[in-house]
Amino acid sequence: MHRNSVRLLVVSNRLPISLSRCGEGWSVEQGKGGLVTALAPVLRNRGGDWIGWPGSGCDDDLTPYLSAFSKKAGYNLHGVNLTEDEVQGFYQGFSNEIIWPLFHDFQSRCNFVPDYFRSYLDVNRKFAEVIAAHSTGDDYVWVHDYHLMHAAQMLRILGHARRTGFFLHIPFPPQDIFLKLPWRQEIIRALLEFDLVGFQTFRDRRNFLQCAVTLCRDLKPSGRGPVVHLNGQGRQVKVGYFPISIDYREFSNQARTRAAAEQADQVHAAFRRRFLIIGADRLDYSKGIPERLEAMRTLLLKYPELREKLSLVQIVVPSRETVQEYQTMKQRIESLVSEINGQFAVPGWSPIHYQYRNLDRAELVAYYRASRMALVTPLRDGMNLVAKEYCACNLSGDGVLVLSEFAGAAAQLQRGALLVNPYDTEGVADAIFEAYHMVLDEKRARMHKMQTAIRKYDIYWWVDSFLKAAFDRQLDDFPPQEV
Ligand code: GDG
Repeated sequence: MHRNSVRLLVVSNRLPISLSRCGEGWSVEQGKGGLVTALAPVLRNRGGDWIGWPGSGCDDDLTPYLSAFSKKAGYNLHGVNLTEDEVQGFYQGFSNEIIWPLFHDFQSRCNFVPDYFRSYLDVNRKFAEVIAAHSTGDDYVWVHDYHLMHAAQMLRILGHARRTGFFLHIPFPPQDIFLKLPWRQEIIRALLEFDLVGFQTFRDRRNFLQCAVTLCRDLKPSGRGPVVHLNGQGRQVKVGYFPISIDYREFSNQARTRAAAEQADQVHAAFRRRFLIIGADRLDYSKGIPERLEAMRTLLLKYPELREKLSLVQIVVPSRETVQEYQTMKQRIESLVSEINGQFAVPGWSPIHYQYRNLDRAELVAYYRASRMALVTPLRDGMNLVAKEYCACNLSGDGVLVLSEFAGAAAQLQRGALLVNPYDTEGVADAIFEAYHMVLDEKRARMHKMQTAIRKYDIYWWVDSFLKAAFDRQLDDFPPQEV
């Protein structure tokens, strides 16, 4: 095979777009979220195809709108349409009510409904059919995340030989938790049908290897380093860890623009040039937002001299809004914000400035640039890109990152960040106090370490290292395609 004939197909639950009504038709825009933020620049620069569900709520044929977006975006989009029942069973059910909570260690939030699993298998088969229709045996199929763990198995069952890789964006839980899953055998065996299975961190990979060896006794691990092998049943599967990252240069260049400087200055002025702390998260119980707000309350009680000196700007991006659990979480956050503000606010100052909306990227970058500290305190997170984006946008070099030890990013940023246990609200309050008083030299040294690491191990490094592990090819082996 000629090396330039290799095409890359990215497959994920959602296409990287958001759809909105525009007169009689539809307007298609690039979506939000970690996966999209991570892969869109890669596909834009290098070309490729993306297969995914365009989103629920419409029966229209979206093909013309997807084609128009493909031309603008620089890569092809292919939609996989799901019925309302499939959305309920596969997406809301199996993905969001079972895998998401279980893999983030929230086993008590799981709803183990057998029909959800049947729907999950049906939808994975549907995806496999679309993948097969848009690829040949020469292509590389790169499947993303927990919604599609059965995609490679379905391709094989349907009789299509493809080279396949899988990357899990969320954590892989410890064995004690994973073994509670009624479909643990099925999931492990399905994952082992990919040629390469990738995780965010060493810890996730270790958890997976332990589960695989416990559940499939004939498997033997071999090798050392970031990519090892699992051997058995006449097959060898590569298993690696590849910490995802951001397009460092794009973020830092955007932060450097005159527009960002002006917008950051406006933010500063609006807060009367006080010490700003930024928190930006999708609405999700894994992000630890209520615990963070409690830490702010503790801070202001324990260190009253910090009142009127600092404010937390907490941005919460709407997510899974139709799910009752998320509505309850939103209400809890909002009542805490008003309670804490009610407790401490004085004319001209309130401790928490809460925004429930999607900021555009320029606005987010301006907030990053204007903030002297970032509070990134998830209870569990695969990686957490906000932590890396904040560092990339910290042009002054004296920002402080307070980071949960349970975010995947902690493994890489532990030498620069102040690591905290997000459940320990007093410990988080102490870390904020420490960060506030940290001397300039230490701030600079810490931030420099983090920026150096993120710049070096950026999103292009991530794609390179995954594809290199997959079949010894790198980004330049995927030439831009005609769209
Ligand atoms: C999953 C895993 C893993 C946030 N607010 C706004 C906004 N954002 C963007 C950020 C960032 C992204 O959303 C969030 O990424 P995270 O990594 O924090 O989290 P998840 O969405 O849960 O992503 C996670 C990731 O996949 C990648 O593998 O790191 O652990 O859970 O990029 O910039 N973007 C805009 N406006 C906002 O208000 N435009």
